[in-house]
Amino acid sequence: MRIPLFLLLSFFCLQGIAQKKPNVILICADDLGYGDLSCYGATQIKTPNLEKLAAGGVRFTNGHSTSATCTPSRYALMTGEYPWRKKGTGILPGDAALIIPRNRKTLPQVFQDAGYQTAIVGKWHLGLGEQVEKNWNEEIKPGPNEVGFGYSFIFPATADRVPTVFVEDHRVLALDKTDPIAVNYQQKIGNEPTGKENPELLKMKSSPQQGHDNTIVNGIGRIGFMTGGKMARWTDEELSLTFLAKAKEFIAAKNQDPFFLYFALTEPHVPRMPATMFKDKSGLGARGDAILQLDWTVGEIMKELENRGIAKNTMIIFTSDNGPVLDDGYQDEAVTRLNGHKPTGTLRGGKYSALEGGTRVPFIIHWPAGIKPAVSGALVSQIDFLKSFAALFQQNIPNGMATDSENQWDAFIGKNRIGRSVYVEQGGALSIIKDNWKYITPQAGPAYAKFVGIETGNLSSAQLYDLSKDKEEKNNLATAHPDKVKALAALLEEIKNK
Ligand code: NG6
Ligand code: CA
Repeated sequence: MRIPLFLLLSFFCLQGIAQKKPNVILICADDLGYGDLSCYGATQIKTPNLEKLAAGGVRFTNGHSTSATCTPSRYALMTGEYPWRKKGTGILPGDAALIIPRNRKTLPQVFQDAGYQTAIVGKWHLGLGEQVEKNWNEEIKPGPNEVGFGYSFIFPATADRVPTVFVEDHRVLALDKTDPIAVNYQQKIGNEPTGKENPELLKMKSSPQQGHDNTIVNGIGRIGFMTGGKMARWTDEELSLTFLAKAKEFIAAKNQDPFFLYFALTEPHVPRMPATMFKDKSGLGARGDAILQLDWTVGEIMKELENRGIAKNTMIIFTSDNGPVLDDGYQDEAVTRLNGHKPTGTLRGGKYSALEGGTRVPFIIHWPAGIKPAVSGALVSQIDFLKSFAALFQQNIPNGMATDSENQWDAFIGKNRIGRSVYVEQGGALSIIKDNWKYITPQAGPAYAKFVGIETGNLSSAQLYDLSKDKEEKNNLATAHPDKVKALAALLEEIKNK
């Protein structure tokens, strides 16, 4: 049989294009620390799949989220804008309205405009609908589908916040119309037991003085009150497996197209309630077990790509939305069975903190067709994905959009080993880093957050650290280098007023 030349040519042309445009899977863990993986030096826990990913890709030792909590970090990831520029980007309740502006270009829209199929599977936590008061029993929008995702399978906020349901595209999954859902963050609604009134019904107790004692779902006290939707409520032990199944379904369906999947894992955020096969496996309590589940999940995705023959030209980015915390509201043995494990490695601080443990997180980019394995000390941030991918696709981002995002493509693929020269981090206080010098703005408030057991980085006077020698932030050089403090403070003001 003779194949016409033009058909052959167009076939190879298409192949060429497919080669050029990698599939991209952005896996974002929730509260995973810099020291939580064996490829980042953990010795008390072994995470072989992430070891494999790191060994075959670029492992960054200075990779960051913008913020030390979830909502602001994810806001920056989506918009390429520092979250502290906008009010209302702090940790959102489960009934919050969408906070992503709809007139700006988002990260998934960059992919859509480049012809990609896009999806989010996992934790959202950026609000849904036009307002707080919304009907969970009808179409819920705007949400992820209105800001760039062709498909969405999410839970609205966090695993510890109601409503504890999945939302697929615009609708609550498995909703029973005769048992409508209502949600309230102001006061108790309905007659269902709460953690406060019926602690005897809990299978995992909340930590004293850390809330999590409202409506009980699946034996776990939550933040916020809900009624109805009994059939739709998730089982925590199945959460991760459900997200994995949906992620795989999307990959399978889009096998032929370039796709962008934002796979937002829920581990090791509280409540840590991994599947039975991971229970007690780590020896470190539920937090360690959740990390093993996370590692396994990443391995399953890698296997799926291999089996479909698309591993080579699929870029997997693995990172975390903020630093680690042990006791974040439940008595789950994360503290008592720590067994010498160091969630931040040698860094100070953790989740909520202005110190490096707050935003310096695991950061791995794996793309066999496009990058060589390396360990890179370049300063890279999730905020730069937007302009970097836009540059890859030769897209212009209109003025006034993604204003804090930089094209750091060369750093992401390991070619450039410096990355950003200036970066602003958000814990409680703001910090600015320039050429490895970090200045933390003076901030009132306790130096130690005692319930979560984390150094906040708060100090009433300036802090200055030379991260090139002291990423542990042990030597405050502010009094020795007043000029540097002044210059960095002025630069931060300039960036704030941009
Ligand atoms: C805090 C919760 C914490 C966690 C966090 C959000 C209390 C006392 N603590 O307010 O448990 O849910 O919010 O975490 O309620 S994040 O990773 O989504 O930012
Ligand atoms: Ca988080």
